[in-house]
This record gives sequence, C-alpha cells and structure tokens, in this order.
Amino acid sequence: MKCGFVTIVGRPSAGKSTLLNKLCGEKVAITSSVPQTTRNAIKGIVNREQGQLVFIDTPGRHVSEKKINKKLMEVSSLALEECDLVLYVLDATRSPGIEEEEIASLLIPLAEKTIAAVNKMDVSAADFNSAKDFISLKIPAVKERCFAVSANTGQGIDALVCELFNKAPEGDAHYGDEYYTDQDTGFRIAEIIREQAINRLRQELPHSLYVDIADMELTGTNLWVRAFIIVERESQKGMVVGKGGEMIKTIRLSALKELKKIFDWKIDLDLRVKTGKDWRSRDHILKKLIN
Ligand SMILES: Nc1nc2c(ncn2[C@@H]2O[C@H](COP(=O)(O)OP(=O)(O)OP(=O)(O)O)[C@@H](O)[C@H]2O)c(=O)[nH]1
Ligand SMILES: [Mg+2]
Repeated sequence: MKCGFVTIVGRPSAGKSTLLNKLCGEKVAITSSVPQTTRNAIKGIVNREQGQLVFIDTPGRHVSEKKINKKLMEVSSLALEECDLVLYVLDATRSPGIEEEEIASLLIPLAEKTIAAVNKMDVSAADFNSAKDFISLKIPAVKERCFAVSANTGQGIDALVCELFNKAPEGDAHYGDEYYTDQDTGFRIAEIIREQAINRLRQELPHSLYVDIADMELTGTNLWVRAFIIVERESQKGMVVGKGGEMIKTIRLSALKELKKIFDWKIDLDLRVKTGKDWRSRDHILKKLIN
C-alpha cells in the first residue's frame, strides 16, 4: 500500500488549514481570515483504498525579525525536512509577492516531491494561470503538477489526492484507520477557543493571545475545563472581556458550540482572561507553545 508524510506549506492565509480540513473531512486545524492563525505542525490523516497520507499543516511563512515569526518559520522548515511529499498551497486571488518568492526558493531543492495546489478557485477573481506561470518560472519541475482547487467547495480535491497517492512511497500505515489526527484533547480545546477569540477580536489582539488549559477533569461523560485566554498587556484584558463581560461570554459560548461538534463529552468550560506580559518575546513560552 501507499503511505506518505505530506507537508503543507504556503504563505499566511493561503488556505492551508482549510484545505487540510477538507482533505480529512474533519475539523483538524483551526482557520481564520487573520494571517498567521496556525502556530504548530498539525497532523491530519487521510485513509483511502490506496493507503494512508499523513498531512502536516504548518504556519504560513512570513519573513520577519520578530522572535515569534522566526519560531513559526522553524516549524515549517523542520516539517519540510522530514516529509515524503510537499503540498505547496498558493492563493489564486493574490499576486505573488516577497513571501511567495521565499517559499518558491525554499522548494527548489524539493521540486521533485512537490505538488502545487492553487487554492480559492471558487472566487471569481481567482487567476490559475498567473499562479501556474509563477511556478513554471520559479520551480519548473512542478509545472506539470499544478492543481486548481477550492478548499471551500472541494473542487479539484479528488484529482489532487489521486496525484499525492501516485507519488507517495510504498509502505505500511503509520496510524490505525480510526485516527484522523494525533492532537491531544487539551491542545484541540485550546485551539478551538483561540479560533473563536481570533474571529471576534480586532487589530493586534488575534496575534497577541494564546490559550492555556489550566485544568481538565473527566467524570463519566462530563468534561470540566478551566482555560485562560492570555494577552500580552494588562490594557488588552478589557477588550477580551468586553462591556459587561459580553465578549468573553460570546467566545465561551461559540467555543462550546464548536467543541460539541468534535467531542461527545458534555463540556463545562470555565474561561478567564489574564496577562502574560510580553509573552511573544519570551523564549520559554514560545518553546512551549510553538512546535
Ligand atoms: N473563498 C475561499 N476562501 C478560502 C478557501 N480556502 C481558505 N479560504 C479562506 O482563507 C482564509 C485563510 O484560511 P486558512 O485555512 O486559515 O489559511 P492558512 O493558510 O491556514 O493560514 P495560516 O494558518 O495563517 O498560515 C479563511 O478566511 C478561509 O475561509 C477557498 O478555497 N475559497
Ligand atoms: Mg493555518
């Protein structure tokens, strides 16, 4: 049977995580319109008659001197070193810029194992040919393996999966077919809370927060969770709590709604906000959060 590790790379907001979820048929990774949503290498497993593909979603590559960006870049670079295949996701609605150039040069030595997915083809302004021209110019060997897809509608996904299986090596499955991800429960809950917070907060707040699961207790079918949304500065706390506590209440309820779709437990969520001063520049926090 075929079995391979496929690392998904691309610029922030290209739709990598949305594509991963479509490929797996499950919500494996959180998504948002805010760039740099994904902060970890997230595995999603696809089992088909031909075999097993283990996808590794990565943070969108954005060159910057900021500590957190460097750490995020490391995650995708490492995932590229270890994989059998690379799935390079491009956004058909945006013209390639400096970020795209950086990724294309990174992929030159990996060209033989790279497949490109030009995403967001459901948008009327999508331009497949420009993306393909860019690939032809920068990584010519990938020109023959450019797929027009939409992670939203599922357009082109079957042909893409077929090509990935074609190119995957022979081998035994790494995971039992009951698994679609390897993430632990605490991480998934933290991510869903973060997604709901990101989707409701503005300006720098989505980038300034992380979620810490302080405690979890399973009693029968009831799961009790205490989580903290951690912001960088004292002044940001108020924005997350909102007027009369409205914002944190909305985040909590929408997170519970999403969690209900994923888990069978009855979840009781105690959600609070606290400050972790300048956490984005603290090595030990970044080491714990980003991997
Ligand atoms: N119209 C359309 N929108 C899409 C498609 N795929 C993703 N999006 C949207 O693009 C935005 C970014 O999607 P993500 O999946 O979070 O992007 P990402 O590449 O994982 O981003 P990072 O994790 O920040 O690197 C979201 O608003 C998605 O809904 C698509 O096929 N069509
Ligand atoms: Mg993502």
